[in-house]
Amino acid sequence: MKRMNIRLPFLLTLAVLLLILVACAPPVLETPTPAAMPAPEIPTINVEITADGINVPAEVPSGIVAFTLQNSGPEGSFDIARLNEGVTTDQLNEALASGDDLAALALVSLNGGASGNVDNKVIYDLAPGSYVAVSFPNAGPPIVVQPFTSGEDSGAAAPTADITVQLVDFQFALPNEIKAGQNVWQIENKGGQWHEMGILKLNEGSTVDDLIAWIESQSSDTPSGPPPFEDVAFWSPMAVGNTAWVTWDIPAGEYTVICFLPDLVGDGSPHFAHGMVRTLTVTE
Ligand SMILES: [Cu+2]
Repeated sequence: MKRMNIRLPFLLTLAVLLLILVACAPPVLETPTPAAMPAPEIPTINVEITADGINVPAEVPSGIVAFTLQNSGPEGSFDIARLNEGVTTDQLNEALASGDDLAALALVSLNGGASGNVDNKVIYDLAPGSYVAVSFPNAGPPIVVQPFTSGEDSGAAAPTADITVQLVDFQFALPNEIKAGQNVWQIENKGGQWHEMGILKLNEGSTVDDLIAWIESQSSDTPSGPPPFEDVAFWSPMAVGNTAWVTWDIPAGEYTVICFLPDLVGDGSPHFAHGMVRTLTVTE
């Protein structure tokens, strides 16, 4: 009993002291976890094509980056491409000037580009490195190449896609039916070689066979007249492993999705001949 009488007040005092210490301790500041911080907005790079060339900033972020295009120059398409390791813009220009498209192609990794898209905007997921902005006029002046570099990661999150399409050897992995209206398309090249994606509307009464016959006639001595289709949307050639996002507003109807690119790894025949052509239904 005596021992308890001594110890109890001692223990009580200790407990009170501890309570005071805890109460007076400075609060532990909680550092926000990365997940709690909102990702930065997707940076937008404005590209301008004029009669004199392409204006693009000398440096853009890497990672998720949007490019918007204003074209007051010749009509045509705009793409970006990453220069392969060790390749210079001069080497690319020399290859383009020599007219050897395959030699030029071997120097770069194509990121693709869009036509028929809403707001002329394309979102890329860029690896850091040296790039070129390329304008391909439909007619007249030659291809124009403007170098730029892709530096620090934008940190922006990838956009949310309404429709995902995977380009593989040799088909388009996408739903058979999609909803009409503005949709964000996520386009991924999951194949072993380059791919593109044309979304065409066949003329009334025309078939896929008519379309293929027309394409083949274009490189013959007797090219046939106007195409049996209308271009609705186009994603230009994209190298293996790339992903991009584009918004298209496609009205309800039946469409043909096709890749015209030659099989550079195999027999050189167009990808549609290997089966890269299909129907897409767009519903109200
Ligand atoms: Cu293809």
